[in-house]
Amino acid sequence: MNLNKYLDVNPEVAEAVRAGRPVVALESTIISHGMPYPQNVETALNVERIIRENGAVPATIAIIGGRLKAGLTPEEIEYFGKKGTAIHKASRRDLAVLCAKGEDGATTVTTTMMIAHMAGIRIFATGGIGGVHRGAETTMDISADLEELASTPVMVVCAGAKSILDLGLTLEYLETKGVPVLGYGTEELPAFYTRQSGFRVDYRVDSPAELAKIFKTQNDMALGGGILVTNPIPEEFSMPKAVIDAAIDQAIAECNEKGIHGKETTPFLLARVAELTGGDSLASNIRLVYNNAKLAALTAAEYCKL
Ligand code: PSU
Ligand code: MN
Repeated sequence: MNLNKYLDVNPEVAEAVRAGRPVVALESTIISHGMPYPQNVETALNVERIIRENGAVPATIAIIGGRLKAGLTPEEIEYFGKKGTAIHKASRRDLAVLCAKGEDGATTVTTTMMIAHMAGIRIFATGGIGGVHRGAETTMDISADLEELASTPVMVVCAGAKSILDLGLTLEYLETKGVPVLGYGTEELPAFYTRQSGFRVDYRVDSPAELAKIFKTQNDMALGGGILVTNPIPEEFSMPKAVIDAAIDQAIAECNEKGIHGKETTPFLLARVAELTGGDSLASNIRLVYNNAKLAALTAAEYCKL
């Protein structure tokens, strides 16, 4: 464990890491910027419960008053959910500034991976990752999440990526950076709200034990980077492709018209897609996060046996 002087690991999490018991990291941008209040808080608390029910300790990660936190209290989760987008969305470039200024920050996939790694946590569950945006050939909007996956040894369990991104280019980028993309029980990359995307993953993996073994092997070789596990949304909660595609196309058109760019793009698109689908996409989003939390907890438990 990197005993970073800016890091506070909650005692339950620290004890589990020390004893070699399973721990699963969770991000806070999904709470503050990814879902509306109060569903965000309810979801975050349920995710922690699901992780416990499946044998692991949850560690929701955030920055509070300039401290990097691995493991939040329910009150702190409520605070992030209520404050929502008024909290800084913290990517790699924001960490030092927010800590120096003593401010709060909601951690993205990037910074959650970084802080999880500092705290000795190997497995992280979320909904979707950032990636190469549609139109990136002119905007150069490529999420820092892809660079972090390339360099930080944390396994990220997600439901694929939303088609607000260019999924083909996102896969190309991950290939260039040497990040394995695994499909859980599928050969096809899931597209978050739907199980199909038309793109293939590198490998299909069918059990938490196999996921753990691959990650352990990568760590033993000291290859250095992460692994992306893409876990399809359960069939009963998936959305009709035409409905979600139309909402995403409209949200992207509005984003371009309004000239929204930079770190605002992803939160704008997430919120607009939820509005345009009348909350249906939010219900799907919540269900796929629960599904990922369970798989991450089971995989963390298998990893600890190796
Ligand atoms: N995609 C989602 N839900 C999310 C995010 C992305 O489907 O909540 C959040 C995650 O925190 C992710 C971040 O790390 O957005 C990516 O932002 P950007 O595209 O600005 O890198
Ligand atoms: Mn971006």
